[in-house]
Amino acid sequence: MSEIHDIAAQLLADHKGLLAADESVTSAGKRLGAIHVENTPESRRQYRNLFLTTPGVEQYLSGVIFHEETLGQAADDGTPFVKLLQQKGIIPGIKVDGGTQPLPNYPGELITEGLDGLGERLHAFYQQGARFAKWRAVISIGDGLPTDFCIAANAQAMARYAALCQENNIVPIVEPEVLIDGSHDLATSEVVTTKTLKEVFTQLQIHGVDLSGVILKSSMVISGNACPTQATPDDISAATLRCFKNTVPAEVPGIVFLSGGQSAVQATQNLNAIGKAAHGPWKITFSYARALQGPPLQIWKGKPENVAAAQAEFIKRLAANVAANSGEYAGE
Ligand code: 5MM
Repeated sequence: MSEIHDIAAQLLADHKGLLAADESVTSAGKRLGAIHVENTPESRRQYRNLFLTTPGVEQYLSGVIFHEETLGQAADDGTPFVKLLQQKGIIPGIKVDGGTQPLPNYPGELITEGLDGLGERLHAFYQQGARFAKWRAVISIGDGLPTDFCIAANAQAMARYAALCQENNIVPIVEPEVLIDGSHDLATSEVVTTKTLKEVFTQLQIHGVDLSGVILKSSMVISGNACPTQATPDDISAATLRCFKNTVPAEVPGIVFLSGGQSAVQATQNLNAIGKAAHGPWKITFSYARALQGPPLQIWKGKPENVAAAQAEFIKRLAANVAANSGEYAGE
C-alpha cells in the first residue's frame, strides 16, 4: 500500500472522525467575536490549544485539518501543535485553498483560488508534517444558480489541486460545499449536489487523479435554511446516500461530512440517520468545524477557568458523532 492509501485508510479508521480546525483568520474572528474574544494570533492559538490539548481526543479523532497559521504554532507547554498531534497518533492536515473570490461575469457565484505556487507549498507542508490537505469550493443555490460554468470552473481547480497533492504524497480532501443558505427544498439540494459531484469526479478523472487516494468532503443533501418545509433526518439520509450512489465512484475510500451551518445536534442527528442506512462501499464519517467546536466555545468564552468544562463538552460532541457514524447515537 502506498503512503497516500495508507494515510487515507488511517483517516477513515472505524469509530473516528476529523476535526476541521482550519478557519481562516476572518472566520476565526467571527467565532471569537461571538464569545467576545479579540481576534489576535495569540487568541487564535489559545482557541486551537483548547481543542488540541483536550485529554482523550485521540480516542475519537483520526485527523485534524489545520490552518497554515496553526501549523507554526505551539501548545501552552511549548509543544508544536503538529508534534502534539503526532504524539497522540492523530494525522495533521492542512487547508491549502486561498479562499473564494467572486467569479467574474457570474454574479452571485464564487471561485476558489490558490493554485499559484501550490506544488511548492505542498512540498513544504509535507516537510512540516502535513499528510493530507483540503480544498473547499462553494456552490450557491438561488435564482438561476448554480450555473454549469461555476460548477465546472470550481471542479477543474479542485482537480488540479488534487493532482498536485498526490504528486507530493499528500492525500487530497476535495470539499465541494453546496451551501445550506436559501429557501430551496431537499429535492433541489439533491439535484445540485448530484450535478456538482458528477462534475467533480469527471474532472478528477480527466486530471488523472487516483480516486483510491482521494477523500470527498461533502455537504449533506439538506433543505435550505429558509425552506418552509424542513426535511427529516431520514429524508436527508435517503437523499444524501442516493446522491452518493449516483455520483461517487466505488474506488473512493471515504466520504466525510461538513456541518455547513446545521446546529451541533442537527449535524449529529442527521449523521446518525446516514450512519444507520449506509452500507458502503465508502467509509463515512464527520469532518466538522462548527458542529464540534461551537458548543465548547460558548462555554469557554476565552476564560482559563472554563477550559475543563469546554473540553468536556468537546469530548461529548466527539463521542456523540462517533456513535452517530454507526447509527448508535442515543440523543443528548
Ligand atoms: C464548510 O466549512 C468547513 C467545515 O466546517 P463546518 O463543519 O463548520 O461547516 C470548514 O473546514 C471550512 O472550510 C473552514 O472552517 C475554513 O473556512 P474559511 O471560510 O474560514 O476559509
